Amino acid sequence: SLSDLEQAFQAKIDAEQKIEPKDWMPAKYRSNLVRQVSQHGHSEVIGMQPEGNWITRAPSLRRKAVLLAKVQDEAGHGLYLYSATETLGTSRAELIEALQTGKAKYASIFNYPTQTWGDIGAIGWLVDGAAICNQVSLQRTSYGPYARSMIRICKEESFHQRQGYQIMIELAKGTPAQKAMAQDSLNRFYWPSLMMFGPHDSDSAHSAQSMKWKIKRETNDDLRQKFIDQTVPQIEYLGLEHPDKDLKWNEERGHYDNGEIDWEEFTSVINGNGHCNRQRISHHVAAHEEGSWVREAQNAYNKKMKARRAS
Ligand code: FAQ
Repeated sequence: SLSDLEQAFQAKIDAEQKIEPKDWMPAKYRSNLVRQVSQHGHSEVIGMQPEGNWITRAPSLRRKAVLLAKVQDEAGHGLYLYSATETLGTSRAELIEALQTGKAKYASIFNYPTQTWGDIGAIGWLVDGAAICNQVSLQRTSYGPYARSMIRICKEESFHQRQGYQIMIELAKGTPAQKAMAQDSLNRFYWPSLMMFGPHDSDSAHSAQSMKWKIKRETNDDLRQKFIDQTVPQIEYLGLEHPDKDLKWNEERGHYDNGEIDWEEFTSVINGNGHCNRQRISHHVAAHEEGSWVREAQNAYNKKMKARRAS
């Protein structure tokens, strides 16, 4: 019966065994995974835009080559994650449609504009840094294809994080104008980076079930705390001011207490009203349409080869 199947499924999860594409799974496990993994993939793909904005203006040939490689890596991450989602029975066309019609979300951070070169440093350092914090825990997620994609993605993200921090070091140790640029980028990207971890656990719609199924291995607040704690010495090393004026070491907890996040801003951005939401989606739609001839040519070729094999 269904409940026997569900019990056996939960027992497998409790025993830390991976769920694979052809295994039986509850319909809600499948749909929750499709939701999370596809939104994760969309974040990687839309995340190419804010950094892509600076490829032509990178300050040296070396920086241009590095940034180009990093943005290309994000496309690859999107590809692994879309492939993992496809193993759950959702087609690529359905995924793209959900993104473009606003049915599926992507990380709110990518709706903020990249105004200066310092923002490229801040994104690598803070945004990739926050992404790693979350993804390290997801290497142990219960769905096999998702877990395996996270292993490779984390390796690449650590390179991204270092290239961003290195940009920040150069700016922070540079001229007063460069240092001011680094501080401004830190100020603008710090709070949105904290929002990447999602709402407080008490307001998180999916956390309880996702933790039980081990789709998620650590809660939004626990991961955010880890990120807050690890970022403090990094800001100190740069000699920059911490953007959170309420930040205080809590001896008893062994963690930093932090100021409250602007949750109104978070809600507004995920509901489509950030600075760049419309621009990000319209750019995606345009690129997708421009690439339609490639998909048509590929389909025509596949059809021809299939007919040839059949005859
Ligand atoms: N932005 O119930 P919860 C990267 C939504 S890394 C937008 O707590 P959940 C690398 C959430 O989807 C960034 N929406 O949800 C890179 C849900 O809405 P729904 C991507 C958010 O899933 C670096 C609702 O709020 N990483 O791209 C956000 O349990 C640099 C309720 O929230 C991942 O996606 C947000 N920040 O926890 C690329 C990691 N937070 O679906 C380029 C995998 C929450 O019901 C350059 N994902 N929402 O309509 C996760 O770990 C989880 O999905 C969370 C959210 C933690 C993001």
